[in-house]
Amino acid sequence: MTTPDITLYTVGTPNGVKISIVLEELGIPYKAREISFKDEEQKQPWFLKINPNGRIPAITDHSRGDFHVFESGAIMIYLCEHYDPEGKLLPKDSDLRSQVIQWIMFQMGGLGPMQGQAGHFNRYAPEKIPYAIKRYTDETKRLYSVLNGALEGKEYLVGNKYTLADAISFPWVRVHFLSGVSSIDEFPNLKAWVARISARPAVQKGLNVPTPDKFQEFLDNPEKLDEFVKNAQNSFKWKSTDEK
Ligand SMILES: N[C@@H](CCC(=O)N[C@@H](CS)C(=O)NCC(=O)O)C(=O)O
Repeated sequence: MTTPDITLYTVGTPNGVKISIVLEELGIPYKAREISFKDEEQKQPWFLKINPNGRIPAITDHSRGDFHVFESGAIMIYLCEHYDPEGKLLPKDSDLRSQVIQWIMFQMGGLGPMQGQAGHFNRYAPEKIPYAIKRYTDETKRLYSVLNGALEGKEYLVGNKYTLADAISFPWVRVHFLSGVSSIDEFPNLKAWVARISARPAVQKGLNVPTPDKFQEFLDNPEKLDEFVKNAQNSFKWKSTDEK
């Protein structure tokens, strides 16, 4: 195994912390480079060479000839393929591996985009569009119910252990309240799973990259959320295509 030397381009959003959590879980040394949304750094030519899609997260693996990887699900798989020889987060067994990849696709193609749109229409859209709010909030809850069902009688989604299947959806479900789903009490398996994953030391470390986590505070003091959303609206030029 090559000695890892990785730069993570990130912001403390659910997609960004997916990667710092995996890096911490695998004990991979890395440098976090915070990207300024306010200055639209993610759209600058130097960054587009790393991620042509102009979004975080992305990584550069200096130990492998400055190889760049974008799209959070692809980054998680890349890190495991190169730096998880024991298959801790991405099992070696082909059936278990397939199951983990299925949940990765579920998050990347379903939960992320749908919850992102729910958040946008509930919180950030310049006009309130009831149809869009209902459509994306209902779909987010439906996807939560899929996860809740899959967790019935189980602690983790695949193979009775924590894997990328859990790591990829956890940061999104954790901030359900940002997206207009005020509570996940109706999904008890999911709620217990969030608490279980939150208690992992590597997860706590990863959640605080590149800046101290602010979302736990909103869970404890929901009134502070409105102020945060107002600041985010002012400091970021939200576009209709943003996932988040
Ligand atoms: N599918 C992408 C989504 C990435 C994404 O939407 N990133 C957001 C932050 S969570 C972003 O960079 N937004 C800024 C922009 O679009 O300019 C992934 O999973 O990596």
